[in-house]
Amino acid sequence: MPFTIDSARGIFPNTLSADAVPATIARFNQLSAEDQLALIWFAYLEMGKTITVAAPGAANMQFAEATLNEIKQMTPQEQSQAMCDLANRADTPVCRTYATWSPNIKLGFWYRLGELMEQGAVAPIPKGYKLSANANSVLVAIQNLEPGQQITVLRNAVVDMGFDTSKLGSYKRISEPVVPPKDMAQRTQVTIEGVSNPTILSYMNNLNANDFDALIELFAPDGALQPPFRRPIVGKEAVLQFFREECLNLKLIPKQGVSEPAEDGYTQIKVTGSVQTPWFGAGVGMNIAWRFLLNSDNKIFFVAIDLLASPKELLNFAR
Ligand code: ECH
Ligand code: GLY
Ligand code: GLY
Repeated sequence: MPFTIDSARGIFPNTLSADAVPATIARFNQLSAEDQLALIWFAYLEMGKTITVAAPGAANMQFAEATLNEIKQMTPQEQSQAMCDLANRADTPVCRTYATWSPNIKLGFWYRLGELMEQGAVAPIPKGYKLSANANSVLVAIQNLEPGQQITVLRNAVVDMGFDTSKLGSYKRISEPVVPPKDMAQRTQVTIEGVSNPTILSYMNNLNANDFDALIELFAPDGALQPPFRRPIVGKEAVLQFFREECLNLKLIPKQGVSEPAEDGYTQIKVTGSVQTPWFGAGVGMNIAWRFLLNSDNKIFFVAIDLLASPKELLNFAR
């Protein structure tokens, strides 16, 4: 029986992903908006002691500018309300605008709000704010995660805020402008112990070079990509849009892998290694597995990217 996207999702079933991330987010989502904002504030301050977040680029901030100015004009009470509305996914003009932004614009917006809160230009989390017992236990759970898992929880919390896009009707998605790929002379080439398949090496090298046009040609027309903790994105057009909107300036550092034949002339390949986001650079390495299924033309029919449960999983090639 030929593979379907659904059956492809099950390759290398022994891969242990960081279930603590969705579990923590589910608990976070049960908290009041006030608790959610204060919890992120405390978690972000705490993380700031050991890792440095890069300031968002100007290309990214231009889209949030008008909304930030609107918030700066508000009374402190209105400012707190606007932030709670975002956490509550309320139906307000600010929440509708926020919903149209790519993850990096949302993160840049909160980065800037955090600075303004620190300066007192936007209503801060009240001094001495006391988290509820539940919120406190979610904060402790976050503190016990590895750094790569902590920043994933924060990113997902930020991405999920704002009005529900599925209730927005048709709208224009706002993301950073597409930039040209890296010059050939500046590109680096990965090597992966145990894997020499050219499609896999080109996948890593093109993604590292922001060369999304070359990258997408490695996929089968009906190919799919499954980001961590998300449903597969299916079809070349949708995957290309995802690359352009969410995959700029990532650094993939694959280390080792295994490759073996599967049914119908397909090949399954699992690679492990780490990934850096432009937000934290080399300061945070996320432990990742890529589970590829290539068709008989050596095109990517499916790839899942998993955030691993622990560094030990980097060595797990059991199937
Ligand atoms: C303050 C208090 C009030 C509420 C809020 C606040 C601000 C919070 C801020 C948080 C900033 C968080 C950030 C998090 C960034 C996380 C980035 C991550 C990136 C992971 C990327 C991966 C990529 C994997 C992939 C690979 C592929 O091969 C294909 C593509 C892809 C404090 C004011 C909210 C400011 C900056 C986790 C894993 C490898 C799937 C993308
Ligand atoms: N500072 C990281 C970014 O804007 O993507
Ligand atoms: N900059 C890519 C990401 O945050 O996923």
